Amino acid sequence: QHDPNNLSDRQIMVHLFEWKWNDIADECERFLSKMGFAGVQVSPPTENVVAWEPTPGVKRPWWERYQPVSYKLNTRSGTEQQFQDMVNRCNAVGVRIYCDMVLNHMTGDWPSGTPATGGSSFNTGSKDYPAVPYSTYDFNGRDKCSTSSGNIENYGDANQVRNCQLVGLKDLNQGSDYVRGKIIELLNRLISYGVAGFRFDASKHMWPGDLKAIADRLNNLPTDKGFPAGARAFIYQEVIDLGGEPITGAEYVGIGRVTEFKYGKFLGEAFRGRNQLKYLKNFGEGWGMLASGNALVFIDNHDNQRGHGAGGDMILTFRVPKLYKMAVAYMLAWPYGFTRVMSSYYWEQNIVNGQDKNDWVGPPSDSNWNIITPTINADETCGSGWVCEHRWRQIYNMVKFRNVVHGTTMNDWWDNGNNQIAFCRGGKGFIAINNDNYPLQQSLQTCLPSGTYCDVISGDLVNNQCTGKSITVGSDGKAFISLSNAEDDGVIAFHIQSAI
Ligand code: LAG
Ligand code: CA
Repeated sequence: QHDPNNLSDRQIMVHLFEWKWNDIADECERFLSKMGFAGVQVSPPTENVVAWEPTPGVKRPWWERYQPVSYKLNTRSGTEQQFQDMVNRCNAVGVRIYCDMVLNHMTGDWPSGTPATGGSSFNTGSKDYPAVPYSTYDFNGRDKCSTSSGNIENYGDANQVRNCQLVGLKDLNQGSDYVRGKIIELLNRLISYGVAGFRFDASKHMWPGDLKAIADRLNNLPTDKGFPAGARAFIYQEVIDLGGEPITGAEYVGIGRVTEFKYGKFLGEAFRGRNQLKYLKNFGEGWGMLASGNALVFIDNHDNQRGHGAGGDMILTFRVPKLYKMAVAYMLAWPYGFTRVMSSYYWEQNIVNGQDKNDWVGPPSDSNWNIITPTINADETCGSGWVCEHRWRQIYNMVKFRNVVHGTTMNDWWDNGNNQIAFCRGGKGFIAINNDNYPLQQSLQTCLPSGTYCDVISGDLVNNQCTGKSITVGSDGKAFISLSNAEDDGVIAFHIQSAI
């Protein structure tokens, strides 16, 4: 199902990567609702292995959450009780919760006695996960996977990709009625709590037919949690398809949306100067990407911001803030896909031969390895190791821009033949971007009524005054746009609700 079950005037989700449930509930109430966010993608809620020094020095990596031990809802993010409380509090202020679901596999190999976050035991040698329960029969075995290692060795072979182990993770057989039943039970429990949708992790590694069979048996969203009668869970499937492999994202669009990984890669290339912004005029289907209504789009995600997953060194992240804010602004202004904003924590990189040796580092935590609550500074930004890109003015003000212009198409495209671009959105919003190394000084056609508008990138509209730049639109709809390449931000944006 492709509809995020969002309130109609809220069009963006934020991934609060590794946040605790209580902190997300607070964030819904004090910030996300006020700023018009539609929902939150939360880290996997299912009990996972406690990864304590799988290799020397690696302690509680973020990726332990991608190794489930059971379907108890007990993780470093909190308890089942806290999870339910979060869903209720966020729904109460119109912010949806979307859960990251690890359904392809359970854990990799671990010594017996390795603890899990909910206290469950498990035995990887015999593929026993008694707290579900799953046993060896529930996994794809030698009959299905014929590689010598038992792992995926060749992405050119769709059978291997679906039936062999992904990096040694015990591969569940979603073709079995029993496994399907356990997965459906889990998803329906989450639905009963008021969850509005799911990210299906590692969807490329599961058969679309199996996912369809699972999705079809989900319950409607509960009316007593505020959903309209007959509403179905939103599904977006993580399929990394950059072309060149037999498995494509298009195979999955009958079930729900698909993560469009080309989007962030192409924009990274464009803003890093490997391509020119003028070509973004027909960004979307015209670039060989999925149909807009089938796509879930983002600049970076929790994998490719640290060199995992897809996109390589072209991906833009908070570490290149000026380019990052320009790319996010473009994404939020451009009518394509359902958009997701990344919200990260900081870690110290240690790049050796082009590879970050610290790509495993988990969220900010105390001496007992409990996750720390983000602190909120006077200027709305975060502290205590949390980056909180979603609290950068240039980003949350573009969230509002997208909500305001929703339902309109793009018009009045302008470019200088290189990397200065501008466009309008159906009489409701205008944006200009300068990624050339010289100023943009140009009278441009906007589609807005004449008047004075506040630029929402350099400032805000406060008490009927602009704290940043203001722009005057004349009776002919034209405005003089001045955007130097030397400024902090390479964007000017305004909309009908930023008019004085
Ligand atoms: C995903 N999408 O398909 C997630 O977005 C991605 O973050 C997950 O990988 C992956 N699929 C499996 O759910 C992450 C890390 C891996 C990590 C894995 C399991 O990117 O590096 O593997 O989670 O925790 C780790 C080790 C491996 C090891 C494996 C099994 O890095 O070296 O073989 O665990 O113990
Ligand atoms: Ca599989």
